[in-house]
Amino acid sequence: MVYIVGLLAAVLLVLTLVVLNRMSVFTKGFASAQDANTPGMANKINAALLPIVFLLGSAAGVWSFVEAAPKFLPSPSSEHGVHTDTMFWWFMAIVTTAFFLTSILLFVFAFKYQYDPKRRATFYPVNHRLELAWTVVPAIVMAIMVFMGWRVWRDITSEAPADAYVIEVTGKQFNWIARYPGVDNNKLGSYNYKLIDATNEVGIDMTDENSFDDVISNTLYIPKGVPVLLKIRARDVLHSVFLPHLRVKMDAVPGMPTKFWFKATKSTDEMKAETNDPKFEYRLNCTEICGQGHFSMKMNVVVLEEEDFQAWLKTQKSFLATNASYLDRVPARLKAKAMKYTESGSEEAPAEGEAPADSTASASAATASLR
Ligand SMILES: [Cu+2]
Repeated sequence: MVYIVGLLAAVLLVLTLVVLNRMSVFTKGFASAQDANTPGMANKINAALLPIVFLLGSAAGVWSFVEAAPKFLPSPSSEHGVHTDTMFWWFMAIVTTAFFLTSILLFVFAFKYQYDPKRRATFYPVNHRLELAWTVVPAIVMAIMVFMGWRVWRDITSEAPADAYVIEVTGKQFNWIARYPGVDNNKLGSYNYKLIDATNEVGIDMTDENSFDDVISNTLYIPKGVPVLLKIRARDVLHSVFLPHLRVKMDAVPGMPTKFWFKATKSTDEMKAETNDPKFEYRLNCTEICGQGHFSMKMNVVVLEEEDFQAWLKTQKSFLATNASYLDRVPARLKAKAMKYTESGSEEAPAEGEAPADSTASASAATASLR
């Protein structure tokens, strides 16, 4: 053991001496180069490498953009999406121009003013006009960008129109649940997280009469051309609602309901035609890493013409109709009303003040009652 330690110590000592020797050689060479004041080959190579790296980097950037362009999202399918996209591309143009202007100056100057022993540096202490220009111009451009962004943000986050169709989306590990206010009125029943169980996944409160016609769906159906207000909830951890084609994105936060309203402008069928893809489907993806199954946390979305949407809704049975056992939770005074929904589903539940109808007339009646 002692021998091994002694041997290692000797090896380390030799290595230390070698390193010290190297260092002295290196510093000597450095000093002599300084003395001679000759820039040497390395200076020229480094100077030339700077613009070369810039050109190669720019070419790679342009190539990746062109290569990825066909995979970009198609033009937005919502009204506000047109504004956010326009703003995005304007800003992209501005920052790309600024990037290339400043980078070209940076790299060209670095090359042009490489070390030259024959050139003396100019003493140039101040130029107020130049400083003012490069401060004020970017400041104005930035202010305009912030103002444009604020205007779009203000519109997106404004209160939803009073006639907006309300849909609730609840995120949980690892899927989404949509709830519709049914055909009777545009009111979702109240909820309570304490009422959540294996069947009542969003905790619908059956003591509220607005709950009776609530419809649960695993696919998100959205009517086209009318304002839709998404009420967003999370059951467990942070999730995030992202409808890329509709340019809708909002976090789903446990204990803190969020919302996002928008107006879809293209139905799924129209998108199939536009993208030339008969398999096209809108998607709702979770964009908040929420656990092991996050990657698969998505929901199919179907955008329908408003009449088709109403027709679809009419075919849906309410949660109460499919789960009649929840009638037990309905207070006695509301039992009779709730029974209407369990007997034959929401299909035949008459809208207030309307006679039950069964053809297209009822669809428009239902539409009218939503307003
Ligand atoms: Cu998630």
